[in-house]
Formats: sequence, C-alpha cells, structure tokens
Amino acid sequence: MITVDAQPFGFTFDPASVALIVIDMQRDFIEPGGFGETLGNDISHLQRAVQPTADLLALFRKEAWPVIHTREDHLPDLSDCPPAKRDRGSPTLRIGDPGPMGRILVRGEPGAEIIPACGAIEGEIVIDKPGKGAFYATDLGPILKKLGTKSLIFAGVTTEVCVQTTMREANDRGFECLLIEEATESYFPKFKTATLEMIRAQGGIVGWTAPLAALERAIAKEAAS
Ligand code: C5J
Repeated sequence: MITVDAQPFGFTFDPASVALIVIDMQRDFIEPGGFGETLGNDISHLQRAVQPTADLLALFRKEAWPVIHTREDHLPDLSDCPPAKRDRGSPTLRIGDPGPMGRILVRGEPGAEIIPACGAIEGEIVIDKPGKGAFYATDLGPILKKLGTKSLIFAGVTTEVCVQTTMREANDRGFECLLIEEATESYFPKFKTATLEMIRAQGGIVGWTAPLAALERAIAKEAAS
C-alpha cells in the first residue's frame, strides 16, 4: 500500500487498483484562440495545469498504471446535447456552432481534441462525455469495474465544473478519490481554492487533495522499501 501525505489526512491506495483520470484537457478550453478564450476567459489560469498534468501522466506511465482521459463533447447531430445545455443564457457562441477550432464541443473537431502535451498514448482509454460528470451517459463505470479500480487520482479542468462533478460521482460510487492540486485549474482562481476546500472539508466528504510532489515522494518511498 502507498500512503500520500494529503489533506485532510493520509490517502492510502493499493497500486494494483489505482487509475488516473484526466478530465477535459481539451484545446478549446486551454489553447489561445479557443472557445474558452473567445468567451473572455483568461486561459493562462488553465495553462498552469498543463505541465503538472503532463508530469502526472509520465509518473503513471512509468509505473504502468491505468490512465483514462475524458473529453467533453457531443455527437455532430447534437442528439446527446440537451436543449437546456445548448440554449441557456445568451453566449455569442453555442455548442455546435462554428468556432475558432471547428464546431464548438463537437466530437472529432480540432477544438475537442486533447492538447498535445497531455494527449493519450496507445493503450490509454479516452472517454467522450456529453455531461460535466464522466459517469453520466458513458461506459466509465463498467470500464473501472473491469480494471478492478478502487482508487482514482484526478487531474484536469475545470476544477469546479467537470473535475468536481466527476469526483463527486466517483465518491458516491464508492471510489477513494485524490485530486492533485497543481494538476487542476479553473478560469476563476477563487473557485479552484473553494473547490479544494470543499472536497477535503468535513473529514474528506468528497475525497483528498495533495501536491504532486507528495504523490511522487510516496511512490518513491514504496519503491525503496
Ligand atoms: C469543464 C466546463 N470541462 N467548464 N467544462 O469543466 O464547461
């Protein structure tokens, strides 16, 4: 067993039943000229999560532990996009509209792809999800059951939306969840701070948070023992 120095207390996992889940590191959310920036968001906040997420991916690949990536996107005919999601508010661009990197959040379009620094390699699982949570309307549950996963380590964007929603879904399904603090970001720094606090409040009501270095130390300690 490996124990990470985490908040609100040590996060212990079995390397035989851990998986990494990297949420929505997509071009349209993160890259200059993408949908996120078009909406007026400061994408530099999200870019801070890129290198730590790449480092976390490298760590899992070195250990040969399972890696799952998600993408928030929709079928080209938008049949999996509820009108409540597409029509809400009065944005200049909506899901399915032509945007700076192809149709916004449509599967197969350039903007829906994962940024190259965090892209999936052979053998890794990529899940396309129509919702904010990665369990809703996807095969994630059966995939984790088949892998025998009990503990999930989380990274990705945005902290308070798709990362938090998926972590809560996972927590309700009985998974032990750890969010790596530098490997997640929000367009709104105060939302990231609040989300980390919410996750670990009340004795870890949703799960744990820890810096990447704490996970690296814990793995190195186990390897040396
Ligand atoms: C994600 C969003 N991935 N903020 N989506 O968090 O709409």
